[in-house]
Amino acid sequence: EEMNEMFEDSLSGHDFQVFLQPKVSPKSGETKGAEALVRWHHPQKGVIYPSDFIPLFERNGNICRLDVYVFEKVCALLEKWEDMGKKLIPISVNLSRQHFSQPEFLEELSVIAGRYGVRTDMLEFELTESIFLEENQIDIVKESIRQMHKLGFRCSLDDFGSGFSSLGLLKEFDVDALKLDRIFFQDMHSEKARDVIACLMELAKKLDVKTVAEGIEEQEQVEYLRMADCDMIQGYIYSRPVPADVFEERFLR
Ligand code: G
Ligand code: G
Ligand code: MN
Ligand code: NA
Repeated sequence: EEMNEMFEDSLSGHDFQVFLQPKVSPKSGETKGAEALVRWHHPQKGVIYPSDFIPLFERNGNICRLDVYVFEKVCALLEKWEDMGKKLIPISVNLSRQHFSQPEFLEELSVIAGRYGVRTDMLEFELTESIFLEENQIDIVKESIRQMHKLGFRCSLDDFGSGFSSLGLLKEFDVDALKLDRIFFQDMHSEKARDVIACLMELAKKLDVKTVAEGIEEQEQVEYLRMADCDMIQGYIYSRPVPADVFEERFLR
């Protein structure tokens, strides 16, 4: 409750900050995209991480306002990069499942993008598997993905493989990218683990879906993913999530 009370002041006081983590091609080493991850710099409590406040904010709708706030910050960044003459890369934001009970939220987001003059294909939504915990969400999410594409946004399936219905979801949803959960890459010495990864990469290719390997920390994993033709790697091996100005300096061309 205390955290929820602090929310208003923190939002207007800009205590929430957007960090970015690069998605890097293991083939070329180029940064092909980034994920926006929110950090809460509380004046008294210091940095608070999402796992400590997102579950709370999911219960009262604050999460939706926070997601919109992050989305707007991302639009402002893309506008700034364009003005600086930088090569634009798509940035993804995480969307809470709470949004899907308000069907007009995508219109609202496209209006915000328009205000910053940002092309919607530079914006991607990450939907986590747990969005589908409720049976009757499937049709709602399907329709939302259709609308995302109609508005020009991209969309990806986050934490793929961490849940229980992953493969079933693939035939239901028309996503642009699969973000493969780090559990797939934790034991890459095992032949079995490698076979699973190789098959997932082939499956994604067949479905014409880009692949992002998450939680990669070791060079050996990078080598294997390059061979397996994975499109992008996101992990500490390249960078932790960093403040936007640090990201610009290190990863923007
Ligand atoms: O970087 P990290 O430990 O902070 O992220 C933890 C989790 O919090 C991730 O699973 C991510 O999906 C979630 N998260 C981070 N930023 C946001 C955000 O802006 N909105 C939502 N809904 N989730 C976020
Ligand atoms: O939305 P999602 O759950 O995918 O958010 C990604 C989470 O993974 C964030 O909490 C981010 O900080 C974390 N993360 C990113 N790269 C790595 C990594 O290489 N190792 C580990 N352990 N965590 C990572
Ligand atoms: Mn994510
Ligand atoms: Na993830």
